[in-house]
Amino acid sequence: MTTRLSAIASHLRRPTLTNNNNNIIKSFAAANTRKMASSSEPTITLYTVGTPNGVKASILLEELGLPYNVKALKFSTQEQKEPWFLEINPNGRIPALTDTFTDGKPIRIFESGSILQYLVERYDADHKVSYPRGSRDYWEVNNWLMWQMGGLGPMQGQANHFFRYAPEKIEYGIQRYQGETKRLYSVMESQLAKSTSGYLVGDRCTIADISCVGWVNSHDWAGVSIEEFPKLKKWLETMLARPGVKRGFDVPDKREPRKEMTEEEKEKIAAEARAWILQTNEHTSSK
Ligand SMILES: N[C@@H](CCC(=O)N[C@@H](CS)C(=O)NCC(=O)O)C(=O)O
Repeated sequence: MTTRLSAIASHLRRPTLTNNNNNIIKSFAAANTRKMASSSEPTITLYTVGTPNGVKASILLEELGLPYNVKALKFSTQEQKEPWFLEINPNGRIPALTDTFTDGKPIRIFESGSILQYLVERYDADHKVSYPRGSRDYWEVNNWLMWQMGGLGPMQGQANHFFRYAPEKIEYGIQRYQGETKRLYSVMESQLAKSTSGYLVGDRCTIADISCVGWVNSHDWAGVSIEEFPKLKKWLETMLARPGVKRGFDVPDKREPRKEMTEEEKEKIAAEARAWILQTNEHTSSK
């Protein structure tokens, strides 16, 4: 681990950390919280792409108003599988984060759920988007976070895969994962029906909500409608209206305003992703 950490440290010192344009970019939070950013340089670097898992981390960083650097990775060139990045996330996926730990040495955090837990434990002392450790609400947030990490994310991810990216249309796979996604939305709907705040747990937006918003927001990419879930629709509107959520969705690149796309336009986007996804499959099966 020492070797790994020193590799991360030397990577962090490299002057040419890059985004799509081969530059590290300062976050929106850093730009917007000039006082924080000017009083201390960010110690956090987020390695990301604007996907439902990637935006979990940027949304939380924005909600907490933390300064951070952003390194945008390029899936098209498999940058997420390069040795330097595998030192930060051995799983070769985004998001990942590095920080200076309390002992003054670099720390790496990978898996979006782990990133959310790390950031609130270290930086949310006021419990803006969390609850005190060990309280009932803390454990309820943990339940929903694990539910998202083990259920909603993987199931909707597979729905995307079979519905959009698979080189052949396999009806069973499409039905199975779209059905699971819908079932999971109905679980969220029931929970939200019991909520008086409109959020999943207690009286505030927490990392449980933050972990789900990118996924629910891209329901139509998975071919699943949320029309039959009124509470979920309202929750999504509430989440998308939060300034921190809006800014988080614009990392690493500002998003185009949503417009209706034709099936041809959707297929063009899917085809670009299909190319690198199939490359990833080949890379994995050749190991
Ligand atoms: N369980 C992981 C999943 C991460 C994940 O699948 N990330 C996708 C983007 S949403 C990725 O990096 N894909 C690139 C690849 O598969 O090589 C997490 O929550 O962090």
